[in-house]
Amino acid sequence: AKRLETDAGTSANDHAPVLLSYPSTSSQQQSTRAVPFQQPTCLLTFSYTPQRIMEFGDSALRYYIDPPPGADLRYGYERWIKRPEERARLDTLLKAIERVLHISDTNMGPGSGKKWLRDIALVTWRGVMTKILTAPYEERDSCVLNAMLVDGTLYLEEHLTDARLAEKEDLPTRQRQQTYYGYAFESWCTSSRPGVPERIHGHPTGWGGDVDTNVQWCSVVKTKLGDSRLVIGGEVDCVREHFNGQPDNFVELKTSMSIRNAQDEARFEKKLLKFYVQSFLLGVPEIVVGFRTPAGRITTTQSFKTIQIPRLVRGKPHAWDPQICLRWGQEFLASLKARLSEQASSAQTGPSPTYSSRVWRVTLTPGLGVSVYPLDEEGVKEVQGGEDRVGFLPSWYFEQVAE
Ligand code: 0WD
Ligand code: CA
Repeated sequence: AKRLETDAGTSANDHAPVLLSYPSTSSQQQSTRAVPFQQPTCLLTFSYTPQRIMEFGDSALRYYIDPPPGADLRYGYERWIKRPEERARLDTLLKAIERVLHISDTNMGPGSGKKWLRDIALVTWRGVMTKILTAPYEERDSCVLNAMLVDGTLYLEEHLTDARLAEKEDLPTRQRQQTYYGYAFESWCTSSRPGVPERIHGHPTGWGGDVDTNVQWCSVVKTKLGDSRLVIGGEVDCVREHFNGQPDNFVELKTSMSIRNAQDEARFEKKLLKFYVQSFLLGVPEIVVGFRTPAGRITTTQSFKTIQIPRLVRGKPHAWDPQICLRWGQEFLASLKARLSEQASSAQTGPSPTYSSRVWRVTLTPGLGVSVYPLDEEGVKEVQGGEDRVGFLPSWYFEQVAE
């Protein structure tokens, strides 16, 4: 991507100039050097209970099992316990990091945890990182983030306005059903014991239990994109055989419409970009796709090895190149960090907050690029949401890591 003059374009945020435009995605552009991405290693795992309480450990861990033939993805829809849409705060990820710091201090001496954290370029959810890396190929959705730079570490959370939350809570029935198909597939494909289909009284064999979207098993990994160390947290659907503390056996589950013609195939191969990026960010080596009929019956399942997915699309007209995403990610992080490190900002109003508590709004607009501006007092208030926070970070966390 080339840097634009500040007046060369404006984003959806009328007053914020484009900081960075997307790289060309045309397949002719051959990459010169590969951007290294380090195999993610797992720092710790945690679970959400049905009460949506976060706890360390694997109470929500599930084991992969082949679904019964012709599994019905509409099964149990009316019993779905749907977690209310909420702002995707970083709080539980930060709790996990606090624990990592504590363990480090215990093992390697006081202060070693903070020293380790100072070397981390970015802390965020996997879903956010997926949106950033796939932005050069995104044609429809903008991505709006809040950003803070604290003691050299960048924190990114998705910015959901009240209007957007209400919209997500109020999905049209059709879309809500389709979302449910994905969760029902997870239930048919997982069991509480490795290799043994679930048998729950009153339900067909193989049904893993009624869907409760409060319950999730999450992995927190560290990895490296180019020279930037990242700490990323994300949901893992299940493991094969057993969990050995690392992502080796992680499995991602997806549903997709059965492929009937070349157009369907092209659409699926475009979708594979998101499947691929999402999985490789957490080191998930395998993606099991359940192909379904429009009415929600599984016809076939197919297992993909994550690392082999780019090969499947290479050379096709709608091909995507993971190297473009990685190079873009590297450039995005470097530019954002540079921008947020600029001390003075003329846009700042009211009492000047210390530099590390400043909050920035980062918008990735399809076809246009990235814009960044500092939030004013009112914007910061909105992000705090009336809670005990410094910017969007919980005060208990901020006080531990900021000087
Ligand atoms: O509430 C929200 N809008 C979000 C919540 C957005 C992003 C993340 N989160 C939370 C997640 O609940 C989780 O605790 O952050 C944590 C990590 O999530 P992630 O792994 O970074 O999320 P992402 O990669 O976007 O999605 C992974 C899975 C999805 O699976 P598919 O196969 O559809 O990609 O997380 C689930 C979903 O199963 N998921 C959600 N479930 C219920 N409500 C939501 C949601 N809003 N967003 C993602
Ligand atoms: Ca999934």
